[in-house]
Amino acid sequence: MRFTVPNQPMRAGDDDGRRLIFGPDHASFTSLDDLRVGLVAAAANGADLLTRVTARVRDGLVGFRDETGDIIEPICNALDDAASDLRNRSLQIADQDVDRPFRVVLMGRTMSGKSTLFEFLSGGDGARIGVGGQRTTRESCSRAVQGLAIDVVDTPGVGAMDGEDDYARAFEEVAGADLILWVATDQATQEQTGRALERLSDLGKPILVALNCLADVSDELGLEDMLYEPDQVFGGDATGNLVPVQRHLARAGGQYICALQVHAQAALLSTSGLLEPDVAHVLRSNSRIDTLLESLRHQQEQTAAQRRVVSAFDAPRIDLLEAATSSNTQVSELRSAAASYQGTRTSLRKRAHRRIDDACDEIQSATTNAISRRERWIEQVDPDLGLDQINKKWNHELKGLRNELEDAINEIGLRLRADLNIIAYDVAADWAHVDSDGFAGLGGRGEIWGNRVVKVGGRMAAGVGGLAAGAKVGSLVGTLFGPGPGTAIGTGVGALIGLTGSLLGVDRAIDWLGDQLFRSPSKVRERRRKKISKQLSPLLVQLKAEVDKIRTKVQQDWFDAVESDHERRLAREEALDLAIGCLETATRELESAVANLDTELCRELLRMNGFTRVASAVSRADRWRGAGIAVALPEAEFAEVVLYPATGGVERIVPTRSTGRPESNALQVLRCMTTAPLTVESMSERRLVVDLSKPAPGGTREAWVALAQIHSGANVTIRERPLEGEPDVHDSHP
Ligand SMILES: Nc1nc2c(ncn2[C@@H]2O[C@H](COP(=O)(O)OP(=O)(O)OP(=O)(O)O)[C@@H](O)[C@H]2O)c(=O)[nH]1
Ligand SMILES: [Mg+2]
Repeated sequence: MRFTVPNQPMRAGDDDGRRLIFGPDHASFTSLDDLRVGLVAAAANGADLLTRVTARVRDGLVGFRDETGDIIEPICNALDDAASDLRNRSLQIADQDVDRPFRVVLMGRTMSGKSTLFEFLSGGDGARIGVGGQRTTRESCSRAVQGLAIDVVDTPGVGAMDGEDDYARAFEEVAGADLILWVATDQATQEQTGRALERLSDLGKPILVALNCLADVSDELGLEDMLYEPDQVFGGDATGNLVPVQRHLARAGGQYICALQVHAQAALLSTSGLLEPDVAHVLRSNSRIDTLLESLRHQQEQTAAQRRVVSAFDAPRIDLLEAATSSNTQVSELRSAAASYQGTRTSLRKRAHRRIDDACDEIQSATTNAISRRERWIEQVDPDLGLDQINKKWNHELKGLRNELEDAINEIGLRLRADLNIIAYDVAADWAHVDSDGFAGLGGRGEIWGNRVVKVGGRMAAGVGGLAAGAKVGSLVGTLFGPGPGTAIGTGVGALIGLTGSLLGVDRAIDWLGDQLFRSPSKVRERRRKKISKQLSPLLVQLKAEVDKIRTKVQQDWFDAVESDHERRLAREEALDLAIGCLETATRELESAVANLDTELCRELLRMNGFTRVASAVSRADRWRGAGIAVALPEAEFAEVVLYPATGGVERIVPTRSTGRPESNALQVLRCMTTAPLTVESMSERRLVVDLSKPAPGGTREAWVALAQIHSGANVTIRERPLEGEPDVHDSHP
């Protein structure tokens, strides 16, 4: 069944109409101080949860430390780190000045002019500005912007060679940012900064782009150009320089709010006091800095209250999301370890049994050979020899037989032990690389987010990257066959010595009684031969039966050794399963903590936008950067937001029915994303496949799918269509 549905318009409705149909409503606010209590608790609870879980995981595996340590410890350490991040975050939120001004964070490539802009905005003395070299700014710094209720933060540049520390330090400022002022330059494509842009977009931060013109005005000629031919200096159309920025943001489904050209150096020079006032005035005006200031003022006035709420929620949310991602990643690591363990255990048992059977066959044939040699001895012994001599020779034969069997069993046993160890290593190596990709994930936002973060190479990726999928060979070989079969060989040899000893110990001398009745020497010889055979052959038969018994016993001992190894492995797997269970619960709880934050944030934003009635009807909301917040509502409130969308806010709010089926809710989310009709290719139990009639860039599609999926619980696919042209002609943020 294939059908087309129109998109859902997200244009603001007439407020009077809304009031008429649904009754009066009003805007309302919760104080940030009140919100903070919940945010502090959310972060602290997340930290406690992780601490409890790692303790349980470690406790559960305490008896298996030697065999599981190299897998469990890195996992627990990663979770400990996530817990301590959350704990720090909780303290930080508790300490935060909630009434702080709107916070603009300057970010961009090294030498793009961030510090220059920072000095201008804060009226500084220019001390932070670099002189020719990369990576001048190494520490962030916050100052008030003159004349505006804005704080501006200068950060180290991203994208420099060897600049991982700078990158991390700059990103520390992101969670608390209300707006990112991305400083790009009009020179060269900024490929190196792509990762940072994609990550910012992932984090859902609002971004304003300052396209800084790098024509130098520090010499007279440059200054003159700037004073008299500013348009030429700026070089007309700047959109070409923005394409890479746009493309990187779009990879994570984001887009900048607007982009403005400025000349930071000229702006700063105009305030330096070095120029005549009228020249300074013209330079400032030509630097276009006032348009940027105006835009910042506008952002502050229009969005400060809402963005502050969003960034207040962002702080614990990002950490909780990363903790959920970490926990989820550890679950798949553990699952792959468990699969490795299980695989090793079963194939090891099978192969060990086969090898033991072979060893026992070898013992049997060694025994048969040794005994049949003695049977032949009996047949060939010279009956003319004296009794004493024959008895002596027979004793000698038995001693030889005992030694032969002892040597054979010893050698077979030692070979068996060596082979079993080789088998253990072989099997372990075979099973060491069970890829966690093969396991169905939990499918929550932690997983989707984790996949993205790994792609973008953020903090989490570094955190878990060191841990290879699958178990380590060492831990798979484990305790195998230390004292086990070795002892069994000992028992076997010991029993055999005892047996042959007893055969020799009892005087089994052959007697020639009755020989005198036969006169013919040939008769005597024949009779003696019969006697020898009659008296000695049963001894060999008895010996053979005893050796068989011993062989069975040895085999059983060997099997038992394998079995006890198997049991221990089984117990270790059970402990591992418990650990997996704990982590799965933790992942789910962390995800639901994120969902709770999203729900609270959505309620608050709705209230701030004059949808207080709808806000109190929200049962659950899910946020995905770049896409918006999907909110589950009862029929009446759903109808209200469909007819009169809450468009005044800083986040797109997408209504769904709280009673709707997963696949129809997923469709509803997608209808609000695109600005064109979409074709439903298939729609069934928790599954939706659609085609877009207006293509969207990959990252945008990904964000839509993620939001539809985490909110509805359905499995969503947007079929890929080739894109033509540049990103701005596509459907991304309507
Ligand atoms: N020509 C020109 N030069 C500029 C402009 N803005 C900054 N510069 C120069 O570029 C160099 C680096 O400027 P900074 O402001 O220190 O750059 P940054 O982005 O803070 O660099 P990092 O601290 O290394 O990340 C300095 O020599 C500035 O004088 C501009 O608009 N035009
Ligand atoms: Mg700097």
